[in-house]
Amino acid sequence: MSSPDASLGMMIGRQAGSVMAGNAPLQVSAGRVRQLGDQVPIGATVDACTDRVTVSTMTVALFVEAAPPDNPDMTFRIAGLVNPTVIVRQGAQVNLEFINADSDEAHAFVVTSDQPPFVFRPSSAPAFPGSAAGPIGNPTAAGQGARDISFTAVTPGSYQYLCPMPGHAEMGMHGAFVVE
Ligand SMILES: [Cu+2]
Repeated sequence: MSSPDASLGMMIGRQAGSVMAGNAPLQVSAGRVRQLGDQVPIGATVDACTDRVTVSTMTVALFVEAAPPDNPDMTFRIAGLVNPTVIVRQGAQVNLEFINADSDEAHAFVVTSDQPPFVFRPSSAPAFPGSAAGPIGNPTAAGQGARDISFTAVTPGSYQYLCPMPGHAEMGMHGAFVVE
């Protein structure tokens, strides 16, 4: 991406990553990052053809990684897929670990009612109480930073998960989150 928005978004993310290095409450080793990026949630069906992760259980344990190695830049990895559609049941309790697996860029996470196309600064209000994880800076020797969040998918509908760092969702850092 070479648009002015993309360049500015990358620059802000890099500066934030450096300033907030090691700020997260949890640390994940490189080996664990590889493992969790491909981890299929219990009760989930993963369809790589349609890019869907469907979880049928009422408790959902999900690992979401921002920009791990080998992923395209400015994308999420969930259950081995890039920016998949995640489908959960209405009323499901979602326990989510958000891991910033990038080496040099801050990322954050939110499930929101906003829909694409996304602007440079999406409003990105959480769709459910607790459905957001604050920005995580660069890794340290202790590992990649991570935050645990949990929320209840109370209302059926079509939502989006995205990175609210300026320009990141606009550059493609988002996917559908469906409650049905
Ligand atoms: Cu980001």
